[in-house]
Amino acid sequence: MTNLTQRIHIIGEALPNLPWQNKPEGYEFPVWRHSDNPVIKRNPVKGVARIFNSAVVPYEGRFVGVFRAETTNGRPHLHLGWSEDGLSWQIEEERINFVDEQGESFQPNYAYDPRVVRVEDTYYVIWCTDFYGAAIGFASTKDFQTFTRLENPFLPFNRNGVLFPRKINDKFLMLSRPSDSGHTPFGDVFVSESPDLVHWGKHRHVMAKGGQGWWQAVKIGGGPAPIETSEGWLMFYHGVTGTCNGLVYSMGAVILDRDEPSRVKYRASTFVLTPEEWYEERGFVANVVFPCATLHDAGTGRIAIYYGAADTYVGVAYTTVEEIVQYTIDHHEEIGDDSTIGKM
Ligand code: BMA
Repeated sequence: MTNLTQRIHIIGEALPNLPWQNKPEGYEFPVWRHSDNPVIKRNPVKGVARIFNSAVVPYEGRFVGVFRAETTNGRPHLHLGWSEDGLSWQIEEERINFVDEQGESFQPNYAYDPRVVRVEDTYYVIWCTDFYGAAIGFASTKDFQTFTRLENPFLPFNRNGVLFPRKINDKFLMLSRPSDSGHTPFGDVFVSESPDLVHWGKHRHVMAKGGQGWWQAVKIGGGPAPIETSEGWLMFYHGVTGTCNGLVYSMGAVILDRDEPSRVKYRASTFVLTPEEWYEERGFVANVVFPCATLHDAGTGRIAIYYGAADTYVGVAYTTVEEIVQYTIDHHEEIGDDSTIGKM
């Protein structure tokens, strides 16, 4: 493989104050953990037993997050949290109170696995909601005070909605993973486009589960919002394998074409993070690593990845754009018809 290290870079904004630790001496893998993980532990605020699978963004010089909060009755809702350094979080005790497009209060029956993506001057929250079963919830905010819920963008059943951080060819693009309403034992990632965030169509297949390895054999799902790089859209995602002891969730890396993201350019054949530490192997659901957000700095190429661990904690892991993109190129595996535009 050619060495692209010199020219691989993030296309985007500088974020010099993101959390960061250098790669430990002698560590051989492309993604390394924060040394003081988990950064959010059990019972983080009154009435909330566990926080995991959550999304953070930079906002006005500090960081804000939309957190999957498993309340003490076991039902997940979304809570806001604030942080000066991206590591120590103050979680709000009250859940986010959405309003509908008429300004009336709206509360989803449940809400989990949020992503938060800024497109131009608006932040969009995408989560798994109840719409006669698991479906994609969607809301916008400009100030993290008023959250306006936008009517169901997609039919049920679907999960892992991930918006791209800018329009491509003048259209909004959203990844999703059509599914069933339960613990889906299947699933590929698709992309849909919209001129206005209301009408969605031109659905295309992006990437399939499977491949030579077994770690992503059962299903896959989009992760944090894709990061625009010189080589394409870098996305971390989750891949799931089945064992006689249940499912195991690992993190993978893929690079999608910049102009036609339904086309996979490179996809690492191996996981880039898999449950190994106590907080990933032990918890409410053992053996889960589930990435939902990144912070990244175009100046240095540093990337901090936020992931849910064992459906119990939030962990942070680090990489650089040079390292993860080069790794993904070097370990590329073509799976199914990933490299086509997915129209059939
Ligand atoms: C998936 C989602 C995730 C969860 C995972 C493992 O179906 O519900 O929120 O982390 O299962 O339990």
